[in-house]
Amino acid sequence: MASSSKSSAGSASEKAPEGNEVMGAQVIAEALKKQGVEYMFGVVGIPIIEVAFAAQQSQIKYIGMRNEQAASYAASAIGYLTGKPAVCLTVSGPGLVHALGGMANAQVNKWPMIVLAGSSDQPLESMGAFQEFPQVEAARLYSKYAARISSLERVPFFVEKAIRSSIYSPSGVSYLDIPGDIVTSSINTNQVEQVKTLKKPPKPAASVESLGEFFNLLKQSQKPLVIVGKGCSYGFAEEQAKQFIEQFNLPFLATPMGKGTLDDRHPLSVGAARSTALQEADCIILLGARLNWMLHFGKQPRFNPNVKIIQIENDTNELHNNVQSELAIQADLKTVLKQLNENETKWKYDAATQWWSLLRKKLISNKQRSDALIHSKESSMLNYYAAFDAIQSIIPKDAIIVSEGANTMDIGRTMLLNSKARHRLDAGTFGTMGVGPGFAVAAAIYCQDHEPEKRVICVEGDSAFGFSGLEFETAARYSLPIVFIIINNGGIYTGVDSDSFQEMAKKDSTLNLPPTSLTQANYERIAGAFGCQGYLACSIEEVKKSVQSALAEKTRPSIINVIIDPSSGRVQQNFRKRVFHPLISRCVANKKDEQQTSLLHEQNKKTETPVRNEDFQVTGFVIDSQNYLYHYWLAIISLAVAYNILLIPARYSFKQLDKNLRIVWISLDYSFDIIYLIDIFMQSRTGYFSHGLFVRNHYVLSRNYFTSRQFYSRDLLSIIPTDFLYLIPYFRFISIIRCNRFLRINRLFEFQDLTESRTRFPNAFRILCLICLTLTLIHWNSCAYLLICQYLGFGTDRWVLPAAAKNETVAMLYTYCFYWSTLLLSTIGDVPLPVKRIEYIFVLLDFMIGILIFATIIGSLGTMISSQNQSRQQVCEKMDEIKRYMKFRSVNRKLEQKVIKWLDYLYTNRQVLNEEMVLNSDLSVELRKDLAIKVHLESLKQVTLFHDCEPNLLIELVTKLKPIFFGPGDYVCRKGDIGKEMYIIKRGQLAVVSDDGKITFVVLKEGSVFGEISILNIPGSKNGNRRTANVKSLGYSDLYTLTKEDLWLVLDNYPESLSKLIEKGKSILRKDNLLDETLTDSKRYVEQEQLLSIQNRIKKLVDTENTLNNRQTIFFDAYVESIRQFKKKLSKIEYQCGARQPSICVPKNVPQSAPVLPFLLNQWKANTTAKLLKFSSRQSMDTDD
Ligand SMILES: Cc1ncc(C[n+]2csc(CCOP(=O)(O)OP(=O)(O)O)c2C)c(N)n1
Repeated sequence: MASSSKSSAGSASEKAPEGNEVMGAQVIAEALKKQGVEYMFGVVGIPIIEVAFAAQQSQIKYIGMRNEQAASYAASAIGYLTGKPAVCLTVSGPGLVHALGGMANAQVNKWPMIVLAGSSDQPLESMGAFQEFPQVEAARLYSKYAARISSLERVPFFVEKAIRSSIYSPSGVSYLDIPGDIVTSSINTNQVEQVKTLKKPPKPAASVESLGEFFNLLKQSQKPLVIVGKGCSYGFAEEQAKQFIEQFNLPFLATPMGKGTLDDRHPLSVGAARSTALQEADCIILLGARLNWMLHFGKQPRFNPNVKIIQIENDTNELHNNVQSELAIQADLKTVLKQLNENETKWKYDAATQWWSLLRKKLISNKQRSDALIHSKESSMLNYYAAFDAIQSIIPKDAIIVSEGANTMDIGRTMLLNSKARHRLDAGTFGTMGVGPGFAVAAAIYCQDHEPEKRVICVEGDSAFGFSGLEFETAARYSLPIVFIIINNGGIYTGVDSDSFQEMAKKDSTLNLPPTSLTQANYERIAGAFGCQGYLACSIEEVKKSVQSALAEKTRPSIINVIIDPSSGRVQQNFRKRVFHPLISRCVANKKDEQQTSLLHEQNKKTETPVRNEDFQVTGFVIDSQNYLYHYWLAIISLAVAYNILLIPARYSFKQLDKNLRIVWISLDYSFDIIYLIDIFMQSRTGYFSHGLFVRNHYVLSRNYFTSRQFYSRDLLSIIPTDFLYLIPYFRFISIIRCNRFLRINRLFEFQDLTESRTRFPNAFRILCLICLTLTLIHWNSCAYLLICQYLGFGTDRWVLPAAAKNETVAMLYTYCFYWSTLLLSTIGDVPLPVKRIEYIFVLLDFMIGILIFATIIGSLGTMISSQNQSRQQVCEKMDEIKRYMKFRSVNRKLEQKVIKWLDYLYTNRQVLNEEMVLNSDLSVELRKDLAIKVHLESLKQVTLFHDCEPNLLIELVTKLKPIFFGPGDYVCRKGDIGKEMYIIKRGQLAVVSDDGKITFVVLKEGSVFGEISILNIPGSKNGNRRTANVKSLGYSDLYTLTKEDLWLVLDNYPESLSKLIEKGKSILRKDNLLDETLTDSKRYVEQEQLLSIQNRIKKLVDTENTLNNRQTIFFDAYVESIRQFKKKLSKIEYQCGARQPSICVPKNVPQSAPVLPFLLNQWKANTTAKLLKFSSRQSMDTDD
């Protein structure tokens, strides 16, 4: 390139030898300046660093950003604010790639911008040069015009074309690729092919005909509406738009960035009644507004299907888009509005129309609704509405508001008001997050130059701020007093409260943390790093105070971190949208990022919502679905459903039945309707379990229920008063019109399920249900049969009822139809053959129902009955097996009989053979313990020895009791046996007998205890640990045993109870003179030691460990909960006492304003090419490495 530039310089010198030698960078800068460019945003590097210096030298203001993306957002914002494109300057390759985001955003918004990107030197093309990339090709998709500057001489040509293309309609992005060799080479100024300064874009006007047509349409309209788009703002047509709307007294609303073209508080603004205005208007005038997703494509149901659209738009591509306009005027907004204002000066839309009164009513009711949200007490933390209300009350009326986020932007749009055109910048038509700081920097730079008193307020969602948050440093560097307000809910759309966050993060956070979650961070501390002030605001007062302080700062940006309830946006939005417009909101997008939001809602439905402590607080009447009250209620509503299911068809077909008892039916109908209504209330108050806890906040329950699909698709439909159709003679007392009541059948099934799981006789209940189902089927079939007979005429053939049936009573008719129906459905009866086609179809259907459904029902009935006999069958099988075994082993007859009798006894008394096996299967340890306590504690309490023991000792002993059965004549223990266990008689009787078993000394009855002394190892017991009597079972007896090991293991933890027991034991022995008082306790200790042998100790240790673990978990849970409660209370007290102050981050090491080192171009030049090339080659090598 050096040679080429030299040659070009050579040829130029022939033309104008007196010209100056200038660098390529300077030529570019001069060309830009000549075409009116004032601002350049960028990130410098190879090969465009000289361009930035040259731009500054040409009086183009250069703002160095931290990322090309933010630079491109900033440059495009200048284009929108001033109507003149700014430049975004990037390095080659990745620099441009970063800027593509801003290019796309500007293109979609139709904002002018010039992107200049350095590119690798032309002679190195295709050689793998440093950051080489097909930049023109990449940029083409994101721009209106993209070209590579081919020579230094033609720079002005390319620059003019780029700028012209960017501002002429439709405005957009132009891209120029500058090879590095063009930047660094030099040329004689005379050789540069100069072009003239660009002329302003043409401003086409509307034709006279179209003006006439416009007024025709407008005057015919009953409900006109004007929509002011950002095209109107961009066209600088605010004065004309205001005059137009006021002159013709038209209601108007603005698109998000059209806001402020007329003051949001303007009396003709109906922005707060947007939905009604759009839905009802019959003529809509679009002033630079597009019918894209933001305006619901102009389609139903958000728009009136008969609406007439009048489009005033300067871009032909937008005309008739999505909806064909009645009148499309392609003209400059300002010009055409002027024409309209001047053309008709007399006509005015009547202020006293119904349209105006409807809109005003809606405005008032919506205002009340948003006031309620502002003052909502649902959470002790701030919500969006309260935070925005506080901000709005402080910020200057004419501030430029930059905003992005989802809820932050959407709610902020309605809460933060604009009064001037181009004073709102947000994520725009492209919905781009990350634009905020770039836009804010651009707006603040613009204000610094044109309106220094004007403030820029940048309201960011915490996620949105994260995209380009470090541009705060740019704002600090250029002394831009932007007030950054971060609405911090700790998440994208919605956050997670800190406790739940920590809980989820304990496990694998990549799998557990919701994708929407973010840290509810102390963003205000970022400000301190740059010598600025940050504020933390958690209450309305704090928000107001910090906004005030931030506004007082005139030279530095500040950050206000507004902490809001993490669930705030979601709750408010859900409630608002779903309760009031549930169906509409599903059908159409209502707001930016609606699709993402609804996707998220879907996702939330699938996964459980985050834990919110307030959900579990009692706030009013709530029913527990596990409570019997709920079960009883289900029984009542089931009765109502069953009544409707059975009697609606019966009354419809058996007309006489309906007529005879009309008063009864009507009273029953409405009584059951009331029950249906009460059921809606009950369902809205039915608690459920979430995260293992019972949700009992009735607001949450009601919200969930009233926003559920079930409510709309079943419960609400089932209660629609179709009876009003009775007023029409044709439907008079036709019961079938009430058939929407069937929709509540789910409650009947719910009752069935609940009863089945609760009843002690599940099989009997199942059989009952099947019988009911069968009877209902037969009943419906009988009704259908009678209807057909009535339709065909009684006695017209052999299949239908005989003619005499007309005179039969209802009971007789019903009995016959029921009989006929049973025969047909069960396919067992001999019924008359059908004759007519309709009869054949009916019979065929019945046969099919009979085979498919009826047979299945009957089949399952059989299965159930047989399963009821299953236990008997199992016992029989077992008996057979045991009998076979005994026969095989030649067991004598007597023993055989004994075994058989035993099994028989077990079955007839429904005894469980292996109690432990049954309980261990499905029950948790705690539940098993509870069951053991319930079943055995009473028995253990009867043991006099344990009367004074600690309750915990008894509970531990209870869990060690084991059931054991004895048959008639079986010995439980014999005299002289070593006592290894004690016994408690649960059922049956035992006898203490003589050695030969013939003499019965005493009979022990239920509740008696024996053997306890021998397992206590009482020192001095003359019997030692031997049994002192023979005990045998008289009949079948059911005992509990407690082994010596278990007793000692438990007693080891209760030394006091142990000594009491020993004393008691001694006194019992003393009474019987079986105690040798001379012996000491030493022998007992030895035995005790032996008992608690190593194995026992290990067992004990394991037990202890389990207990400790349980206790530790309980303790830890209680600890976490108490800390949480404590923190909550503390912050509440702090707020109440005003003790919590905004945390102001005072910089420590950073000076208040670091002096900016003035870089002089000449100084820079001294370093230039050689050094840069050196640097470039080193960098590229580094990169290659
Ligand atoms: C460039 C880009 N990336 C991602 C998204 C998806 N998105 C939409 S809104 C949003 C952030 C919303 O969270 P936040 O800014 O905290 O606002 P909130 O809704 O929480 O108030 C994101 C990431 C987007 N619109 N644009």
